[in-house]
Amino acid sequence: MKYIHKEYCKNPSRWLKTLRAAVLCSALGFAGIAATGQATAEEIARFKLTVSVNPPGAATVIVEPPMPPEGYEAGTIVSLKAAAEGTNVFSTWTGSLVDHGNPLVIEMTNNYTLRAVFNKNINIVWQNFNDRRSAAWLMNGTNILETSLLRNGKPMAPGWRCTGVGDFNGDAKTDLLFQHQDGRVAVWFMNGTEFLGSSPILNLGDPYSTPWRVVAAYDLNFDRSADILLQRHDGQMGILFMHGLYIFRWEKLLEGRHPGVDWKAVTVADFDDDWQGDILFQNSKRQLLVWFFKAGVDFTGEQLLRDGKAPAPGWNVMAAGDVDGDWLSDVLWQHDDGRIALWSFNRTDFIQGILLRNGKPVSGGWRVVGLNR
Ligand SMILES: [Ca+2]
Ligand SMILES: [Ca+2]
Ligand SMILES: [Ca+2]
Ligand SMILES: [Ca+2]
Repeated sequence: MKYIHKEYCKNPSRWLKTLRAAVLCSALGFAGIAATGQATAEEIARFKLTVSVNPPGAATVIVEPPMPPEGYEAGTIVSLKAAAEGTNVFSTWTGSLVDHGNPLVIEMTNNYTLRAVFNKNINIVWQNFNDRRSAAWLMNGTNILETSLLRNGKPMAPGWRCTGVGDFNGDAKTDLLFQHQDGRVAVWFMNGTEFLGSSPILNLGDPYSTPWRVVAAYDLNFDRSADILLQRHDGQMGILFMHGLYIFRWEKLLEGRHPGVDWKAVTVADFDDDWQGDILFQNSKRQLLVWFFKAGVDFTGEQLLRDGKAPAPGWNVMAAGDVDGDWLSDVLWQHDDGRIALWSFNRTDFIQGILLRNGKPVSGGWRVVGLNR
C-alpha cells in the first residue's frame, strides 16, 4: 500500500471501504495509485483496481469486495458504486472502459483504472463528411476525456446529416437527430456513446419527410420530449412538437416572422438561463443573433452577441450549449483548418475565447454536428 498517504496506509481496509481517501490523497498531491503490474507466471494472477473521482470530492466510491493489498485474484467480480456528495450528478465511468452504469460491475481480468465523472457529460458529436463515420468527445469542462467512434466506426448510409441532439424516448439519455437530403428525419437512440437503435420520426404513423431544413432538437414546451426546429430557405421557421417519435403538433413560428433571409438558424440553446430554449442565428457576415422566448414560443426579444462582432475569417459556428461547466450556454466554432474554439458566455456577456486541444486541429472531414447539454 505504498501508494496511499501513510495515515491511510496503516489501515488498508479503511481505504478500501471508501476510496475517497485515495482521491483526497491524490488531490493533495500524494502519489495517486501504485504502478500496477501483471503477476509473474508462478504466482496466481492478480489485478489492481485504481479509482478516482472527477472533480475530486464529488463522490465516495464504494468498492465491494474491497481490494486486498496484493490485488484481486483473477476473475473476481467487483462492484463499484459512486455515491454522489451534495448536488453532484453522476455522468460516467471513464478510463479503462467507458460505462454509464452505476453501480458498475466488472470482472477483474486486467488491471483497471477507472474515473467516476460527475456533473458534466458534455458530448461534442462529430460526423465525418468524407467517410460518413460519427464520433463523440466526452468532455469535462474544456478538457477532452474520451474520444469514441459511434457504432464502432460503422459509416452511416449516404445522404444523412446529424442535425442535433435531444431525448426522443424519455430515458433522459441524449439521442441524435438526423435528416436525409431527401427530407426524411430519423433518430439514433443512444446510451451515452452506445448505439441502441434507430427509428424514423413519425407523422400519423408514417415516416416523416420535409423540404424544410432540420435545425435542432430542444424541448421547447417542457414536456420532456425533444421538439424539432425547422427552417425553410426563405427564413421562415416551424416547430414540430413531439411526443417521443410522434409529431403531435406542427406550428409555424411567429406566423412566419423571421430575422431576414440572410439569417440562418444554427441551433437552439438557452442564452439567458431561464431554461427556455432560444434560437441562435448566424448571417453571411458570421455575426450571431439570439432570439429569446418564454413559455414555449412567445418571442420576448433579440440580441446580437458581442454587439455583432464576427470571428476571424474561416471560423464557422457549429453548436451552442454549456462546455466550460458553468451551466451557461457557450458557442462552439470550428475553423476550416480543423481547429475548435469556444466563445464562453455569462448569459449574453462574452467572457473569453478558448481554443480546445490547445489549438490542435481535427484532421480531415470531421465536423462538429452537435453538443449535448
Ligand atoms: Ca433517449
Ligand atoms: Ca417538448
Ligand atoms: Ca432562454
Ligand atoms: Ca458555459
